[in-house]
Amino acid sequence: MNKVLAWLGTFFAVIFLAACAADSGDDTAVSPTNIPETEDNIITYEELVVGYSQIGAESEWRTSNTASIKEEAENLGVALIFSDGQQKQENQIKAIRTFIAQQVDVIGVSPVVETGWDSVFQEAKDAGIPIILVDRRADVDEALYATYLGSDFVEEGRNAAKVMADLLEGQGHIVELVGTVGSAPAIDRYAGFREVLAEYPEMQIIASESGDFTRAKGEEVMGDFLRQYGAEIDAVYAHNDDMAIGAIRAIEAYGLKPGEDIKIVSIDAIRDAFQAMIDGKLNATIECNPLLGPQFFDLALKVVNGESVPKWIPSEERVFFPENAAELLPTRKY
Ligand code: GZL
Ligand code: ZN
Repeated sequence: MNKVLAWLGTFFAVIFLAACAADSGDDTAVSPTNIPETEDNIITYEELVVGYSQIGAESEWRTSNTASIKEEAENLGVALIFSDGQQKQENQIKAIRTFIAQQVDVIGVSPVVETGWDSVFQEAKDAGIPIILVDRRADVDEALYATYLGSDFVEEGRNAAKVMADLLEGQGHIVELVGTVGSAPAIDRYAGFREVLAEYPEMQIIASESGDFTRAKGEEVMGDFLRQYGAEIDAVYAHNDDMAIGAIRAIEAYGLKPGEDIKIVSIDAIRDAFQAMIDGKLNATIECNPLLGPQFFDLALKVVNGESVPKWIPSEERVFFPENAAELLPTRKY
């Protein structure tokens, strides 16, 4: 009999203790779902989930930009959901909607063109998911994105014109290879170049057409310019190195010497541009830094953790010339 009593006593004692612990509000009584949060809800890179909508793979600049973002996610242990938009805005909008449905912590996007983002950005805001603009701006209300990480494309255009004025000694006929129509870099590089060119009445842009930032299209459009204007052309202003490399091919096919008969100034400062300067076929390239991965994830974590960040973080950029291209080429990371 007393064994039964002893067993019963123990049984009720255990029940009593568990009941005390459970309602003591003591948070050490851990049940499987009650995982202790890090103090005041700060999340770490390992816990961060990022949706990234990339434009495409149209240029060497873009592929280096993608590599920087993917490598940095790997380094930091961030869960990156990456979408390649094949240079179509509707693909980017679809990707952003998917990220919202997946309830990612933050969305990075490089908008292929400036307009058409208001509604999908509003959907992200309504879902409480911050947007970070990377590389290119979108023409939306500032309240619809947390911050913009990218270049001052107008300044790049101004720098290109200053270099061109020196090269042509203030006079000559220029043809222009414009970037993707409607994109922030194309719009701003177009404007910045003309802002400085206004100071040189003897320098005229005699033709301007989009080569969509690609080598193939740059070569095709330059071929058209040469058929139309021939040796009247003194110089090419290309909104990126890929189109400049296409133009070099077209100029050589036409029987003229790029970099000598026709001067060329372009933007990005990719490795192939350094090689073209070493070969005497390109006269200058304005840097536009694609290696934005580290800065992007630093910003993403700050934004998700509610830290305040500036509305625009401009990239640091320089101008490069043939004189030191050979010495610098081995140091270039893209
Ligand atoms: C500029 C970037 C542009 C590059 C091109 O930051 O958006 O797009 O200049 C790229 O090479 O295609
Ligand atoms: Zn830039």
